[in-house]
Amino acid sequence: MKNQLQTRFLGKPLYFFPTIDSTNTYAARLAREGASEGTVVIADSQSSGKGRLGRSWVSPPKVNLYLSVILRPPVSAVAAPQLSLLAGVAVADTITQVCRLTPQIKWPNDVLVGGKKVCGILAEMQTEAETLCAVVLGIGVNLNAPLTAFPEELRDKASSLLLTGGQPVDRCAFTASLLTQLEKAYELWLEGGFPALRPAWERHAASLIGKQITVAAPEGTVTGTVLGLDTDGALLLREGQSGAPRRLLAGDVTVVSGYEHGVRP
Ligand code: BT5
Repeated sequence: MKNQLQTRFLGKPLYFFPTIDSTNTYAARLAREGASEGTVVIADSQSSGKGRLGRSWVSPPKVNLYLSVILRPPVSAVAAPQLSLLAGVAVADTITQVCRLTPQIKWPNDVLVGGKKVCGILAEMQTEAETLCAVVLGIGVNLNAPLTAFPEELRDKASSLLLTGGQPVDRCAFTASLLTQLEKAYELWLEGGFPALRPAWERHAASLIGKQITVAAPEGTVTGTVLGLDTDGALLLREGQSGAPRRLLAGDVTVVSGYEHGVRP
């Protein structure tokens, strides 16, 4: 895998574990000990893969990708959640290029193919006296998992690139390509902020724009029509027919009318 890397700094160094509790937990420890920006942790399987808000990430061996990257962007902590949007763009670009499938981004951090979740992203911040020290960006992509790898209750909402595209995915080639896309997106974001990435994000989220959605947000449940993203990555929703758009910074989205199922470009 290391000899396929074409990045300037991402994956240098790269730690690989046959099994680990969580790549994010390990990378967070490395970051606290001073690991440099670009450090990557990859595992073949995770015994306690983490989702957001204490949820778990199903992480069977030999089939998928579980990766965490340490970043140290010189920005304020409020901009850090934009990194999960950035990672979504990088994953969607990689799926498009490597697998020739059409992924859809579901705000803020899911990537779907054929209406099912194939990737989840977990960005965890480390701050000191309100200064952002590091962000651990965790990415899980279901590459070659068979349906039986998912517990019964996930089988109608989770899938893998093998199941949706019908072709096995080369794990090393996918990982190398993802790190290249991630580095590109990160450099673009460092130069131009979220507006530099917004067109790519909106292209991959096209099927969400104009849809009626419900968001379980920290401030309560909000229903409205998706207008797009604000310059800082906040979701813009129109509640009712008119009025100022509502800005949402976090939450879980349910699409009222569901996603389409077309998967090939
Ligand atoms: C996420 O959380 O989607 C973030 C997942 C991040 C996983 C990566 S793997 C590498 C790194 N190390 C870690 O420990 N974590 C990161 P959330 O939006 O909360 O979604 C979690 C929900 O997705 C679960 O409650 C399930 O419903 C569903 N889920 C769990 N495992 C899944 C899987 N493998 N594929 C699709 N959906 C899954």
